[in-house]
Amino acid sequence: MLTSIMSLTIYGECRNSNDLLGLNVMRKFAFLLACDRTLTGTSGTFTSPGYPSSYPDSKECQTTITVDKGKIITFTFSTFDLEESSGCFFDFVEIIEGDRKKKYCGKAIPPAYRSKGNSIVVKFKSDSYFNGKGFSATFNAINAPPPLPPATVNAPNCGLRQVAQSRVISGTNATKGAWPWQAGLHTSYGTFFCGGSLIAPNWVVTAAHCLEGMKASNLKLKLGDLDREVNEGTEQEREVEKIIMHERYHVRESDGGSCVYSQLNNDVGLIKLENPVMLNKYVNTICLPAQSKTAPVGHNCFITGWGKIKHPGDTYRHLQQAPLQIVNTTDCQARVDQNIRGTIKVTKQMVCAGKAGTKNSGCQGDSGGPLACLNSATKKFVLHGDVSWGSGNCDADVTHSVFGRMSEFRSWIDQKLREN
Ligand SMILES: [Ca+2]
Ligand SMILES: [Ca+2]
Repeated sequence: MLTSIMSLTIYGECRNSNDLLGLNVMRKFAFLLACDRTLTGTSGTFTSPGYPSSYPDSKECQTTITVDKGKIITFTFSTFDLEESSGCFFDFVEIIEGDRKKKYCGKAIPPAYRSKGNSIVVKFKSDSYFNGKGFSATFNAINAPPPLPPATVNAPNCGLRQVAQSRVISGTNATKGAWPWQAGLHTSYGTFFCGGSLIAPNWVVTAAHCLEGMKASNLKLKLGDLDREVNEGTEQEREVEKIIMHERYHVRESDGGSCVYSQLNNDVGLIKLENPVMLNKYVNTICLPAQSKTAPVGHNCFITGWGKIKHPGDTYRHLQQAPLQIVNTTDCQARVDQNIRGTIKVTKQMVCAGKAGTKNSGCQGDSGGPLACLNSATKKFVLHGDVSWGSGNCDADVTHSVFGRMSEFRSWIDQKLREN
């Protein structure tokens, strides 16, 4: 087996070196390589070290599986028993393919893995206490599927819903299915933190500030959800293939000659799901406006999200909805200038909304979620904004709610969907 050849080579090299450093290097490599291996061919089975006996403590093995170009790998565990821990911190198996990483421990058999390319690494690691029987797994090389055509937005049924919303006066509980494009962003540990909108079966648009410091492997998307604390049977959860933040997020923009800076400028990002969601009564895409086709001032729209309903407070378990109207940028800027110290520039990549005489406002947790506006001619909802910023204590009297202006990002979105 290749393992022993590699070990021998290393030992041979190390033996020529008499210094202590060489000995240390030798020991280190002997430890690391004792169970490292490379598997090729069209199929194979492999196990954790010592299987079917319990695996040893303090072991780390990397198995690289490489199949012919033009093939992909399906990888299935038949048995699985590793020390259970939160986040699989102690003992784990990790399937690694570029940036895509899946980590498993415990006794549940992990889901079958299907690679994107022709090579994956399966890493096994145990710590110095407690173990289990380990695992047995098989791989198969299959023909790579033909590449899919790029996703596009504005499918014929975008922006339509099969469930009528309840009557909305101010912020209220949404009806299940009334906002079928609403997405929830969760960490891989299940913590909810932002909203988003489904624009194609495998693409969600959100705010760039929701994606700052996030990795695709640490993010999970949920569609078809209403009450975050109850399994309603309509939820569809997806892992994330990649995240794309606007390249000019936070960047200064020339605005009529002067160079302005606004911290949350171009606050938009895209999330590509590993697998598309199924469209149904509870999950559907929302339409996007054409580039530069701005929503008219006074136009009726809705903000939806699981954000806080009061400040201070916590994110809310039940999806909320509130009506807002598009506010002109001059009025929006005036209120900001009046109430917030230091100038925050409302740029043309932002759109403001509010409702006179009400406290309706986005709040923490709504970020990234939709500002959905009904086109009365087509009877379809169009996404005109993603929730970006507002008053720190969610007071509509201090600022209007400010959104990334989707009509300024349409060409950018189309381009990213084509290229990815
Ligand atoms: Ca252990
Ligand atoms: Ca739920």
